[in-house]
Parts: sequence; structure tokens; C-alpha cells
Amino acid sequence: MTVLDILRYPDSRLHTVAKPVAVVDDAIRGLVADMAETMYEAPGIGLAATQVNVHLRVIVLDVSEARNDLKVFINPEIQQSSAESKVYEEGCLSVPGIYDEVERPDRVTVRALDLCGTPFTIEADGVLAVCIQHEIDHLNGKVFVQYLSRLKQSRIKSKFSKQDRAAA
Ligand code: GNR
Ligand code: NI
Repeated sequence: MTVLDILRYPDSRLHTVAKPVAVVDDAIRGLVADMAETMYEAPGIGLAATQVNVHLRVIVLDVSEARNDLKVFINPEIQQSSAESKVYEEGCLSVPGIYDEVERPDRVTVRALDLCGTPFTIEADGVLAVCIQHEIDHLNGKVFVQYLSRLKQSRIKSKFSKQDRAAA
């Protein structure tokens, strides 16, 4: 297993739309293992393949306190969203140090493939629902800061561009 590098906003590769996985094979299972190791090491509660510059529809999540409940979603699709929405303070491993409020549907029903390629459906609420929606956004090329005002986005962008110049 390998800890992978995580792309940082405003890297344009974060806006790539990921392609569906055609076959859940050992290469995909290897990617999932590396993504899980990367997520736990970060540490984060979720990671989308987009963030490690692999543009396939693969997500890993673990919202458990004990960090022992890995969830894997391949080709995830939101089938139903609640009309009721909730605001949650979000963060992102691709935008380190930035936290802000995002409003999303409170509950979602998600259909995906597991590591054997078998379809399953789950109903999620709370932080799991937030995280699944945040990760599916990544697969669609969307970063949570895109829900914030244009002023906040431009401040965040210039902060990160300056940091990246200083690191170069
Ligand atoms: O680790 C993460 N924490 C988090 C907190 C609130 C809402 C969403 C998240 S996901 C984030 C990891 C990440 O960037 N996934 O894409
Ligand atoms: Ni993120």
C-alpha cells in the first residue's frame, strides 16, 4: 500500500469529471487500498479518487470515531435527496486549513458498487450524508469552496497561490 499525494486547490485537475469504473478488478481494489491508507494518514473522513489525480468514480469514507469502519463506493449515484437541508461546517484535504458552512440535503439514498462489483444501496444522514455528497462533488470536479461567495473563493485562491509560490 502507498500513501498518495493529494492535489491542492486551486489545481485545475481537481475540476476533472471522473469516469465510471468499467470493471471492479484488482487494479481498482489496489487503488482503494492506497486511497484508504492516504485518507487515514492525512487524516480525513473521506477521499475521492479525483484528489489523488485518478479520474475514476471511486470514493472511500470512514466517519467512525474508532477509524475502523471503511466504506467504499464505486460509481456512486444519489438516488434520492431529502427536501430538508442542513448546514454543516466543511473542510477538505485539498483545501487544508479552510473550514466553512455549506448547506446540503440532510439525507440521501446512494447506490454504488462494492469491492466485488456488487450493487448496494444505503440511506445516509448526518455527517455520513455530508461526506458522501462532498465526495461525489469531487468526482464531478467540484470543490466545496465553490459553494462559498466569490469573494471568499478569490481570497482562498490567492492564499493558496501565495503558499504554493512560497513553497516552490
Ligand atoms: O476530512 C474531511 N472532513 C470533512 C469535514 C466536513 C465535511 C466534509 C469533510 S470531507 C474531508 C476529507 C475530504 O476532503 N474529502 O474530499
Ligand atoms: Ni474534499
